[in-house]
Parts: sequence; C-alpha cells; structure tokens
Amino acid sequence: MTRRSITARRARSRGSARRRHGASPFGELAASPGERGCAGLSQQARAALPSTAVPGDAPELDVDVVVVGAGMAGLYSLHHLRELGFRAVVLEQGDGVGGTWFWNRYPGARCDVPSLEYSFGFSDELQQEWEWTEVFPAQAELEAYFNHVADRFDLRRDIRLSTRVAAATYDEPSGTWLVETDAGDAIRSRFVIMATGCLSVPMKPVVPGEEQFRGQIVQSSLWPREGVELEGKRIALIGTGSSGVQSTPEIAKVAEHLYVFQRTPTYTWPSYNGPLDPEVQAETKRRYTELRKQQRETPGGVTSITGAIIMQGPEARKILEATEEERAAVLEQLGWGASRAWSDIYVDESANDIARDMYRTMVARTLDDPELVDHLAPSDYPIGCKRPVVDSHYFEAYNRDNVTLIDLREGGIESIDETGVQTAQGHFDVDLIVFATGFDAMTGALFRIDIRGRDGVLLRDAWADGPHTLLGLQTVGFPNLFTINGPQSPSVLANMVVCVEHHVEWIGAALAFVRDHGYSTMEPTPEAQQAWVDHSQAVSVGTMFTAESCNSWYVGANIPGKPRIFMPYVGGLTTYIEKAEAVADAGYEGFALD
Ligand code: NA7
Repeated sequence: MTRRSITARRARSRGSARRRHGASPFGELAASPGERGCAGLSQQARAALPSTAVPGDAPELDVDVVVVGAGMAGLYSLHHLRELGFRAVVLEQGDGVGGTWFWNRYPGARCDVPSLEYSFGFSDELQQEWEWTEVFPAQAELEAYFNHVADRFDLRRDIRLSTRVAAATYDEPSGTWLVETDAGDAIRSRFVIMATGCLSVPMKPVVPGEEQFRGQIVQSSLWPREGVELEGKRIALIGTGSSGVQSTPEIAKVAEHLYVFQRTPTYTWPSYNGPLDPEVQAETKRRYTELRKQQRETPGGVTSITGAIIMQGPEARKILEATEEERAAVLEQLGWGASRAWSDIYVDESANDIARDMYRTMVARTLDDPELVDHLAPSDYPIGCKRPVVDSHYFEAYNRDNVTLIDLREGGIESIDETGVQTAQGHFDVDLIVFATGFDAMTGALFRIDIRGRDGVLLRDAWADGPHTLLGLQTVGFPNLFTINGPQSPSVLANMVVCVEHHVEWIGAALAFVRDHGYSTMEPTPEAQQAWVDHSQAVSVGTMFTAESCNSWYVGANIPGKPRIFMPYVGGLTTYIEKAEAVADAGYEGFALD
C-alpha cells in the first residue's frame, strides 16, 4: 500500500500548507480559524486555548483528535470535543452513521433497552424534540435518530464515511499518532479515540461448499441496504442468539418455509413491545433531568420507569428460601418474569436451576408441540450466563406450519451445496441462507486495526492473554489512545448510551486536563492497570457470567482461539462511575502524565 500524507497532498494542492489550526486533512473537514471548526467558540476564544505541548521538531498535527467510528460514541465524541475546543475528525468505514444501527438491518432488528432511555441526555433540546414511537425502538427508528443527531449538531462536515482505518501508529519522539486508512491516506493527531463498538465485527463460520450455493447468502449484521427478497422463499436461518431470535418471527411471516438451525437454545423473554403511550413519553420528558441522573445511579443504566417488564431488576426475594407454593404463586403472577425475579439466581447455581425450571414451564406453555420443549428450553447453562434476549413472539413462531427447528445437537451442519444445507441429520433445500452467527465481541474491532504503541508493540499482542486496561479506557504502552466502552468497562452490561455519555465526558475532561496543564501524554501506570485488571476479574467470580458451563461471547467462547477471559466490567455502572470520577478528581491518579 502506498502511504500518502494527506497534509502533504493538501499542501501541494493549495500551494502552501496551512498551519496547525487550519489544515484540512480530509477535503472539507476542519474549517479554518474563524469559520465553523470548533462549534460554539469564536476565533479569538479558540486562539486563546492552550495547546497540548508539541516538541519543536515534532511533525505537524492534522487534527487534535482522530475518532474511529461514527456510531453513537463517535457522534457524541465529535460534538463534545468541539465544545471543548479540540479539532477532531471521525473516520467511519460504513457509508452512513449510526454504527450498530446502521449495519444491523435484518428483519426484526430492535434494541433491548426502551427508547426513552436508549437516547442521549446531553442535550435537553434533543431529548425534548425527538418523538419515539415504540417502547423498544426498531433499527430504522434508531438509524433515523442518530442521523438526526448528526444533522442537528452539524457533525457531518467532520465525519469521513467509507473510510476504514487500517493502522494507528504511535510516534514516540513526537508523542503523536499516525492514523492510516486502507485507501492509503494518513492523518496525524495528538489523541486517538477508538469508538469502534463492542459488537461490530461479524463472525461467520466458513462452511464448506458455500460457493456452490445457487441461492443467496446474507449475514444479519451486514444486511443489504436495498433489502432481501424473503417472500415465498425457503429460508435457512443459522444462529439463535438475539439476531436469530428477533428475525425468526418476522421472516416466518413471509417465507414459504423457515428452517431455524439452532446449536444452543436461548433464554429469551418477551418484550411486550408496543406503541409508546404518549402520556408516558410526555411524563418522561418532564422528568428527564431526574431520570438521566437516576440512570447513572443504577447498575445497568436503566431506571425502568418506562415500564418495560424486561428491564425490571431482580427482586430482593430468594428462590432458595421460597416454598414450592410461593414459587408457584410468583410464576402465576409474573409468568415469564418469574424466572428473573430472584436475587440469588445470579450467584447460586442451585437457585438458578430452579429458575430454569420456571423458564421451561413458560416455554412449554407457549409451544403447541410438547416435543419441541426439550429442544428449545435451555438445559445445560444458567440464566444470566449470556445477555438476556428480548423478543417479540419468538416461541410462538414455532407454532406455525411453515417453521421448522433443526436442532444441530442431533447432527451438525456439514456443508452447503448448490441447493441448500447438508447436515448430519439430512439435507434441507433452501433458496436463501441467513447467518446470524454473532460477532468477535469487544476486542474484535480493535484487533483488526494495526494499533502499534511504544516500541512498535501491537495492541493485539499486548492483549494476547486478554485485555489489560485501566478502567477500560487506556492501556499501558499506548499513550493518548482511548477506548469508549472498552473491555473492562461496563459497556455491554449496561445501557450503552449512558456508558457512552460517561466515557465521552470523562475522556473529554482528561484531554482538556492534559492540554490545559501543558502535558503531552497520558497513559496508565503498570501498577494501576494491573490493579484494575485484577479487580475487574475478581468481581466476575461467582457470577453466572463465569460459571464453568457458561460459554458466551462475553468470555470469547464463540471465537476459536480467543482467550477465555470475562471482558466487561460487572461491578455495576454506578460503582464504575464512582471509581472513574474519583480517579479524575485526584488528578488522574493511576495515569502517568508527561
Ligand atoms: P450471538 O448472541 O453471539 O448468537 C450467535 C448465534 O449463532 C448463537 O446461537 C450461536 O450458537 C450461533 N452460531 C455461531 N456459530 C455457529 C455455527 N458455526 N453453527 C451454528 N450456529 C452457530 O449473536 P447475535 O448477533 O444473535 O447477538 C449478539 C448480541 O447483539 C446480543 O447478545 C445482544 O446484545 C445484541 P452458540 O450459542 O454459539 O452455540
């Protein structure tokens, strides 16, 4: 690949290089001083801003911050960094904004957090003006929301779409990063923020013979924008995680026949989704200030005031202390919710076994065919091991004549041929194959970029035995590189939007601290990082997440060769925020500032 310096290229095209605060590395990217570059700041105000220290012979910076990814984290980063007076650019591999909600267009794609809570709180105008239509927002509504955010805050002029970052290399003498795209462009910055998402690298198994298939093969997470013809087709759906579960009922409605290929049965709870009550929306908007504060004070970043049943936390009661009659009464009262309504099931496997029986009872009550119960009700791993799936009429779909479950435990997929899927239990003729087989979670997107820190060390080598971070925000040896919702932060265990807002604001304050105090770099100390890694692991011990029988993407079990390490921080969002704020209040204790 021929590397081109965009700064050099632009200097040639304009006849002279513009100085640090005017250079525009990506076409119309950063406006020149006095124009629109740093939203809300006048030219004089910006000129008065202290800059991070740059040695005299350092290479020229194109921007202060490169943000990788234009999902919710990248969008808010750009807005917030501008407010703080930083020049930032967002590089996004997709040709639209919205991240997860840009890519995952499969039928039935929907968020498992209520819309009124899965939304930004940083702007009261935004949260007052946006009208949600459903309790749980569908992909299209979320994509529209994040596009609205991009427009409303005039973000697009500093976002480069269809721009995949291939490498980010730290230059130690100058304390700068060189970020390179796979088109061969390069941009130099002081800071890099990886807003690359936790579930953004699709995982698709290679099945022998795929190339012979005469029909179409698609992936749920790379669903074609122009849509896929489903009507009247015989369809194989491989995978029954959240994506497979959400798409099953929707595909079943239109397919001639749907074959669901299941390797592991899933715990999924009905969302009882529906139109959002205008009164609930209006009342929530009146209380948003209080609600946003409460979100940060709950372990999962969701207050449940929006009334969605699935969001309600476990009750204080213990299933092991309840009599048979009490358990039966709770089951009758709460139905599906009964299996989640006990505090001991998340820390005691014998308690979990009883809850699993309750869950199985509900599966049996929903299915018309009693023989399907053993196939569809999980039996060999605990509730709380994987992320709970939230569905709309999943089990009911199996009551349709045009839906067949293929339990791969009775004979796995062997190959794909011209006409369909060959398994050890027979051949299935289909016209379309949908892979809903998950993601290389949490570290996948970071490892696909050649991120090299001090001494040329690759991040994926530094994390060969699992992630090493301080607060999930930074790693020793990679100064000025930050991750939003990185491993060892709450991220996927909490409301992503709340986590994003906290991380963006924490990082923004840290960058401003570095700049305003005349430092050049920020990086964890080895001792503080090790203490966080140890703490992060310690709090996961004894939970269902790390039970021996639990094989989830949280522990990397879905990716061959990935070290089995529980990656998110399970100590709770509130505790996490308290710890992160204490670190900041103490002048970024545990971070070395140079
Ligand atoms: P998930 O939850 O990782 O689910 C992937 C599914 O694909 C799961 O049922 C897997 O079975 C199955 N899978 C993976 N590889 C294969 C092969 N080779 N053959 C058959 N089946 C396979 O991904 P999703 O996209 O559904 O959801 C990801 C997250 O998005 C979810 O947790 C929510 O947070 C939102 P397995 O269980 O590994 O046996």
